[in-house]
Amino acid sequence: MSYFKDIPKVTYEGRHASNPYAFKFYNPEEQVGGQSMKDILRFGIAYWHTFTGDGGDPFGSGTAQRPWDHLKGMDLAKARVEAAFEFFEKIDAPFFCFHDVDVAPEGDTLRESNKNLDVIVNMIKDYMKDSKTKLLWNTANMFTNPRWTHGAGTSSHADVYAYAAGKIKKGLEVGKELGAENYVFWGGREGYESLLNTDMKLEQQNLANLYHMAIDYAKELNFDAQFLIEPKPKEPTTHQYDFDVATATAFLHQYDLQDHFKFNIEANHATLAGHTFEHELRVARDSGMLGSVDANQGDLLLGWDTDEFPTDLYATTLAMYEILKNGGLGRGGLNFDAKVRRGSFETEDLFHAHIAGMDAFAVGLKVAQKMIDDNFFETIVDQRYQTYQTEIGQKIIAGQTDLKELEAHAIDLKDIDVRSGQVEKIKARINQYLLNI
Ligand code: XLS
Ligand code: CA
Ligand code: CA
Repeated sequence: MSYFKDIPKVTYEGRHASNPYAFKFYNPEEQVGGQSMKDILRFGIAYWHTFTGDGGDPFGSGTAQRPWDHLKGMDLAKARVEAAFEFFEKIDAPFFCFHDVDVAPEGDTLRESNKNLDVIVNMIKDYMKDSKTKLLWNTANMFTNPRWTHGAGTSSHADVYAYAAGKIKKGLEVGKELGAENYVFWGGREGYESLLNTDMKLEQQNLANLYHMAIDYAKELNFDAQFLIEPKPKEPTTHQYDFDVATATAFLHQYDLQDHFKFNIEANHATLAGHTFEHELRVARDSGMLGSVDANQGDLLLGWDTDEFPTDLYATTLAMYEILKNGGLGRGGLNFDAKVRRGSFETEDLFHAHIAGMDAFAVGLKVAQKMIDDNFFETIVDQRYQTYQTEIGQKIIAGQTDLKELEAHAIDLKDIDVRSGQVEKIKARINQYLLNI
């Protein structure tokens, strides 16, 4: 049975191709900076948006028309696996990602849910034997079911906490079974609505304890996946504990978790936090904790997490600059945590959306590599900070001076030669790079 029978395998046809089912810029084997595009970009398909999501929103039910719509329960779950592996093959995806409930329906108890999950995981494992597509990461959904109303690892109820621990335990076992490269902890409902009924300190301590238990159990399993925290400032709770990379870094250090985690950075979460995507990538990179990326984009005219496919070349370029300067993403990748718009309800839209996203990151990669080859940003920054090469500047950088010495240096200074930051000139040059690719 084919779910996408009218859609051909997508290949690279070049920038002027008119075939909508062709990559215009993503050329998997093309070498950029000494590595193939496919090895740098490590694209992942988000199971939940592409195979489980139905286009529903808070104002209306789903609009998506999918070839598996007539099925229910485990039959539906199995059909989605078949469709997923056909999709991976046609779009040439090296990786995929999922939450437990994306792939298998929940039962009335954790025992029943695990049983369903085992059936589907076995099926996925079989498919993976004949497929090039690997598991970038899996995770446990601890936000959809009503039991998570007050959080999971930060729940006010100890039984819910135990349930969450059980889900993570199973998630790690599944990750091990399928050879996942990473395991993601997105805070879901780990935060709070109102301080009036919340013991914030207890909740965060409990969450940290849960993470320590996960580290211990992964060791016991001999599961060496990279653990990733995915920050998000709000939605669903008003105050998410993993607000942004800086906040989550402080949390990890406070509870002695910093050596066990890196970050999975989502573009739309960055903008919700009032940051740019590249800001969050930079903060993580600067502390050696840039692990993986949820590649999407938000709508800056709306205030919520719209999870759009990334098409903004400026953003993908600056993101790829951070990733290349990081020396790549290691075991991480670029997971399209993105959904087709509610109005894009036909099955073929799934292909158009991924092609658009993959091409946008391929352009970003090529432009960023060119800028790095030219030392573009490095030259700008070196010049801007050149006074730190002077004797006093070097002392400041090395932390080898004091207020008295600095006062003596400054006390008779008159016309300090502060220069323009020239940000408009820089942007005009970036536009030239983009148009010359
Ligand atoms: C939701 C998050 C979620 C994580 C995985 O906003 O992006 O999908 O990536 O739980
Ligand atoms: Ca995400
Ligand atoms: Ca999101």
